[in-house]
Amino acid sequence: MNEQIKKQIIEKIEEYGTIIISRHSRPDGDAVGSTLGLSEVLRATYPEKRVFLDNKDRSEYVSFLGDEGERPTDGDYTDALVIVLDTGSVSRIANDRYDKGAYLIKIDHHIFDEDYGDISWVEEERSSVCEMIADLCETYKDKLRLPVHAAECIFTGMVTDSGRFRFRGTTGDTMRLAAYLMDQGIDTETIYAHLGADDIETLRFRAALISRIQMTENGVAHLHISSALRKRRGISQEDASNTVSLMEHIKGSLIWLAFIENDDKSIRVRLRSRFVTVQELAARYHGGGHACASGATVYSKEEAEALVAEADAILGEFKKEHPGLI
Ligand SMILES: [Mn+2]
Repeated sequence: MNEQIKKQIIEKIEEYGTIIISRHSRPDGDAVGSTLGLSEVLRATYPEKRVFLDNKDRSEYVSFLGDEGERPTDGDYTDALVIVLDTGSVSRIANDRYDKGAYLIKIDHHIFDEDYGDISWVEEERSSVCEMIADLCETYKDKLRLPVHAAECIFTGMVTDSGRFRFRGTTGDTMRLAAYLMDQGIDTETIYAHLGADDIETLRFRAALISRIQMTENGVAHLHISSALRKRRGISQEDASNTVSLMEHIKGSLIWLAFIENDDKSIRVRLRSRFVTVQELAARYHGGGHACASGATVYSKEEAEALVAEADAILGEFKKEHPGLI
């Protein structure tokens, strides 16, 4: 069935002279890598077509992949094919004009949230949308050109969304498609150097935060970062959010939560877990995502405490049913 959808997508790409590619806001490596990578594939394959990226925000984290170039005008949307990548619901699309084109395609791997687009290619079990783009390139390798830099963008998204090929969604297909990208001659050493490099302020901030990690009775680790603290330390919202990874290797702590206060006082929550699912919990707090990696938003300290208490209850139950997990 997906072979049929991929074929339809290629047909639509061939049909339109202007193609505009968007992703979710607050982009991660997968959102940036897939959009940049696909745009370079299409430009290389169809030099006569006009290919744009159109997104209202940027990410510092994967800025080494390059910038998105000139945004299209309103007029460019007439008769354009719009492709939205890595975005489960329209409210998360980083482009208010996403529905102004002539045809809309959704390509995504998030747990199904909202149907949009004239064609929708969604594979929830994929480790990244970049993996799906790699699959599209591999399936149509006789048709689509894959420049080395495009392969590097796509590989970067596969690496980041799969937690360096570690998360549950990583399959044999993931590795075969990563190998296909590596066969194009990509420079993985430089990619990993960029992804691993932190500035010293961020490292010191992390050290301070580790001492602030709190644990619930059943082993939920949680960390709270106020906007005042973030500003005092000169840390971006993005770097603050990434501190959720500080808690990922605590023994017995199968759920960990970072609460990052936004400038408007709402609190962004990043939920992570191993073995146990946190997606439904996130959905109860204005969020969603993947089984073991979700996002949510709370609007008060009380609501944050309620979320922690719920996570603790979930983990308590889970540990009763699954003793011995670390
Ligand atoms: Mn993704």
